[in-house]
Amino acid sequence: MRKSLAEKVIAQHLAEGKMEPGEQIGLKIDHTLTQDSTGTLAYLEFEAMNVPHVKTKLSLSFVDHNMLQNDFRNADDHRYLQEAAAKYGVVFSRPGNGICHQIHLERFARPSYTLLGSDSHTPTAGGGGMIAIGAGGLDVAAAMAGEPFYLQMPSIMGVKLSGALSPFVSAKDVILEVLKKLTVKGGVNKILEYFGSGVKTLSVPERGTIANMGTETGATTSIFPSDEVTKAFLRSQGREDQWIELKADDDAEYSEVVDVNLGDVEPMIALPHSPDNVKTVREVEGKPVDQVCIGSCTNSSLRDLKTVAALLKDKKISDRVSLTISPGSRQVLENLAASSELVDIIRAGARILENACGPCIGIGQAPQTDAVSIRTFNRNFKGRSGTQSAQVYLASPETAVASAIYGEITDPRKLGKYPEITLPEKVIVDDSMFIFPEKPFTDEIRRGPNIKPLPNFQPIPDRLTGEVLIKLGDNVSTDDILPGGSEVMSLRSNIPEISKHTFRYVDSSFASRALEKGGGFIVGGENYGQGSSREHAALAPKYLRIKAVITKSFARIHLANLVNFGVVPLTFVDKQDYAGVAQGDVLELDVKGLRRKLCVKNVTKGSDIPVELDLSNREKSMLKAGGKLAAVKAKRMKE
Ligand code: MIC
Ligand code: SF4
Repeated sequence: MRKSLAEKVIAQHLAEGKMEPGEQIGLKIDHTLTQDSTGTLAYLEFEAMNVPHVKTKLSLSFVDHNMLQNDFRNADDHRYLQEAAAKYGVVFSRPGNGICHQIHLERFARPSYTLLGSDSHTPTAGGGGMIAIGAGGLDVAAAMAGEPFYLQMPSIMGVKLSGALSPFVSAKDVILEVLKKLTVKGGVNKILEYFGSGVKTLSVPERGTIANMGTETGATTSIFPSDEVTKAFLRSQGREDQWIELKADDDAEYSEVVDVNLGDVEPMIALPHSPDNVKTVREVEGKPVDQVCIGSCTNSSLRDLKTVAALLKDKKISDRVSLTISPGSRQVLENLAASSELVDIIRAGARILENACGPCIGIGQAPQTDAVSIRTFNRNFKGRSGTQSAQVYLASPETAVASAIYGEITDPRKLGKYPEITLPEKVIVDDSMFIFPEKPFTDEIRRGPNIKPLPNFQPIPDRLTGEVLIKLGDNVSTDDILPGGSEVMSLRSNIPEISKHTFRYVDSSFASRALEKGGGFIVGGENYGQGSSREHAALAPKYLRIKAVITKSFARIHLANLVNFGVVPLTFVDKQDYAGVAQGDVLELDVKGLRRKLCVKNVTKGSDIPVELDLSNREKSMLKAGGKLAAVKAKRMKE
């Protein structure tokens, strides 16, 4: 059979299962990555597995998210991560080195390898020909311990690119176009595989932008071929020896194909408050802008910031706009500094921030009340910027610069002549902000007082009873369940404390109500748990004794996280039944045997609601045992 590119890489890494869409498969993982705000839990979980050192080809620990260090807590987390890396054989990327996905693509991504990362934008490395998947920290910890990563074999959707981008139109516009077509749930349990004559017109960083934001469609991952362009990129990083050619067989079969003629794409923009709320920039031009933020793992590469520098050269930004720039890595910043490009950016009036996620996850630069903020980021969920009333738009670096100069949303084609951006044949490379673990590995790990042990959960009982504690609509994000921002993120290694912030901006009394009632149920709509991979969004509700979540459908990573922590994930067999459940209703459910078809009794309404538990036997036994940690520990005991 003719194989797609994704199928070829999966076949090479298949540890268990059949490669048929919907079947459970186990994948052998070559690389793992963690970042600080999911990493503390991931290493606590790894420690609980009692494995002396990581068993992967390469494991990396980045500190790039919560960098503010308002007090000792965050600084203690960073020290814990550094010492855990030294003990377990993990490469540590020091704070200041940059954003995990940008750095991984620059320094480590290898065509045909697999990567599992405790961050939902791990698929960025698909721009370099990897199968790179985002997951909860516990799944990444298990991969570090040498376990396969289990997932539902996705169907492979082809995205056929033809033509070439017009001036002032860039990779961000392409993925916004794709998002417009697919929406935030159109990619669930799919891999987006890019092919066609347009691929060779895109550089690896541009492919990285597209693969990065494929996450917003809900896709398991995205992948590009490895070709001469990939080779040139690896050569520029001094890594040409790691190149191999990788492409789909001619006439490979895809479950469906989306056609994008790059020449037809125009500047696009996602309107508040969802990445799929996409329009052309022309449609919203003229809206006054207060803030412009350039950066994030989507758009902070050397290619992006060279473009920004060229467009800002000899210009001044509008008086009404605050323009911030967060380079994706120290390498990007150093290369801009070594040319005059950084000067062009500074002279135009930009504020240079740290090489980190920063404003993307509400760590600083919260906009003013009711502000309009244009960001080159990937998510614009309500309140994620730190300001509940802010209107956040997502656009390309080109559109962001044009809007910063004119002080209103502006089609970048208004800027005149498009500068030709060429990427250097050799970039300045300096790996001195990585700490490579040395044998014999050190033994000491210091833990600050905010780093609390993992809670112990009991096996789930045969009968679940309780109230519906909250009823939510469609596309609830993990930012809604447990917000970002430095205040809450400083509690990522302290589950009892962080659980108090569950649904903080959706319903501030949720956590106390859950504790008072001894737990209960959550009811949601479609695509529940979209967005971040943070397992805290499952762990905190579990700590508040949430027994089951009943929805119309789940986002992939959150569903896995619920199972990993022993929360029963159920879907309505008939979506109409969603209307028949209200907050405060008392529900009863017999889960003995964890059968696929179950029936929830709504005691308050006197009705029966058929629900489905769509899990593999392996997942069911994990659920029964009270979660994945208990299951992995039991397996290790037997070995
Ligand atoms: C995000 O963009 O939401 C994050 C912050 O990178 C998360 C990870 C986290 O919550 O720490 C993600 O995308 O997985
Ligand atoms: Fe960081 Fe934002 Fe990328 Fe998440 S989406 S990894 S917060 S830059």
